[in-house]
Amino acid sequence: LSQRGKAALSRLILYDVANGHAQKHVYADWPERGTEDDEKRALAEQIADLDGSYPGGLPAYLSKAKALLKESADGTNPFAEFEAFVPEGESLSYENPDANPHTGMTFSEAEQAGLTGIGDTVFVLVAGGLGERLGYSGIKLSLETNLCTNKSYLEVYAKYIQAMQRMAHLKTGKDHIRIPLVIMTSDDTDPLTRKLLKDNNNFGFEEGQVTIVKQDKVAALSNGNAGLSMKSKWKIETKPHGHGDVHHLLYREGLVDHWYNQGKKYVIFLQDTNALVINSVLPTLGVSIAKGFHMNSICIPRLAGEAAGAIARLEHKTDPEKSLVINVEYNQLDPLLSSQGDCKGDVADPNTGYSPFPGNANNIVIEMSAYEKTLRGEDQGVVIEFVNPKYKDETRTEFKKPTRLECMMQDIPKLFQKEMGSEAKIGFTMFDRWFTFSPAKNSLEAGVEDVKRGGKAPGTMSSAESDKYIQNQRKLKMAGVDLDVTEEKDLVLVAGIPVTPGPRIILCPGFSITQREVMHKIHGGKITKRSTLVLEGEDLKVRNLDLDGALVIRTGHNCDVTVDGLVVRNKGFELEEVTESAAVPEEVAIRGYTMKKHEVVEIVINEPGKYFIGADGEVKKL
Ligand code: GDU
Repeated sequence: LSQRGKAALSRLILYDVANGHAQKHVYADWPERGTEDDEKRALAEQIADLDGSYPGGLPAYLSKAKALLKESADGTNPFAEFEAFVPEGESLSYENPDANPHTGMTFSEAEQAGLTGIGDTVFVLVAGGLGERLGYSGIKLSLETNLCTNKSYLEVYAKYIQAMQRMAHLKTGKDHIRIPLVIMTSDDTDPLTRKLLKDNNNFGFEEGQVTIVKQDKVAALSNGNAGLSMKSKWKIETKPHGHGDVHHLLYREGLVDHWYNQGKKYVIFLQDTNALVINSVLPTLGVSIAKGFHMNSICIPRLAGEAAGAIARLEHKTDPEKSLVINVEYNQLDPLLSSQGDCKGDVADPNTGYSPFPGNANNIVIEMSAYEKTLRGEDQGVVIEFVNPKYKDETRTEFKKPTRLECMMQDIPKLFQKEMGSEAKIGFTMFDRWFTFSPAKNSLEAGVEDVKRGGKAPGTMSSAESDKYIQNQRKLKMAGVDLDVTEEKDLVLVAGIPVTPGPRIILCPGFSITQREVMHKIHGGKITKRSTLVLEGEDLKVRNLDLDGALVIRTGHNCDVTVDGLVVRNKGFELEEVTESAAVPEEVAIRGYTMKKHEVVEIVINEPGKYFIGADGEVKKL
């Protein structure tokens, strides 16, 4: 055995001998020297890897697991000491011109406040999860957000961050603003994430601007004594540890320290498949700056029973110092609310139709100095873990399948509280659902079942795409364009999922992010329901467009383009439902349709200059 293998194995044995021999099956009864030596070596190396990647090593992991498994078997209620209340937070609505009473800022002012700080931020994209629920075997970041531009999730986030650099420069006058992006991968997603970046020239990021950190899996456990689960005689089974790994990883890799020393002010955490969230980042950051929040979670009205966590104010029954505002995960909310208050569980408020608790979109803005200070604490960013075994029967002794410790990134408030006490300012900001939240998480089949049961948010690839179009319909409507905004009653079923009949509109991040920009760049005009419109270009203005068909306008850097009175008539694009899902690639099957591009007017201008496009579509250089 290697030195490190031998050392790690000895540590495991010493721990196990003192703690009840739950791991004897791993190291006892090895055949004598000369037999299966390579296998022994490989196992010892794996033990050393597991030991090295967990703070405190494998013994720390196993003893935590044993304690948590005992609590789970005993049915201990993790919230026994707490009572849950609906917390008070900030709220902002794109369509509401009034100021938020707490911050004194309107929606647009919050965006502008966010712009003053966005140049000093860092983005972290947690993307270690496999699309198991989605029924997709590739990486979720590679999925196309919509079939009009075919841009992937990663490309949308990349172009958004690059647009933020440009806008931060315009707002602050600072040159060469570079916003770093960290992507957390796992063994399941790492190679394909790297390939996606490489195949697309890093989506326009500069050399060194993107960092990939890979989370490690943890050992799987086969019984209530935290016995290690063996995949084979010489291999321990491993499983993902959850997105909570991100904080310790950023700390361990020295990134937080580096950013802090560089003067970066905020870290913004994003999830993999919610393209709408980029709308809410700037105003949330604006609120964080105005209120001095150390942590600010992006929230939406939550549907009762929805697979989204709830932000709750947990009041400790005896020690107010321990009370805190934190996410209660969706699988824990119903048992908690069934044992408290009116004991009705996770149900909707009849007045609003939503859960009274804000829904956690799980995109978090964290202030850098508080983060750095917290991560330097004794837990080193290791957030509290939990265990969620599925028991075979009521005796709660045997598992249906091996389990493991898990952790979630939104649990960081407990560490803030530990390191900063009552100084920690934890808040959240609520936005409209249409504006902020429509992730692709579920397979088409699961989504269809949900719709049949009356569900309003199937969370499929197709509902995510549809919601992206609807969001842009609403933005253009507000900018004075005559078009139909799809309301719930107008949705049409495609492959069993209610989607917009159109118009399908994509405003690329490079065209507009802020309300001020949309209002400035778009003016008047009309778009029919069957139409498709794609706008991309930082200095593109579209006035009095008359569209019945498909139109794509893309303009490059330093192209000042005004379109006024353009009339477009063509066959346009059309959704075609897939009837035989077995016969199409996975990414088509999970959506349930393809986009037939019959006819389109495409205007592409890349040569710097000033241009005008009138009714006939002719491009005139001025
Ligand atoms: N992820 C990792 N590593 C993991 C597991 C997940 O990086 O080990 C990443 C995923 O790629 C994804 C994000 O973490 O980007 C969230 O994972 P899921 O989409 O599987 O998370 P859930 O849907 O179970 O729940 C999360 C929050 C909820 C709720 C919801 C909103 O935990 O509270 O807010 O997102 O979409």
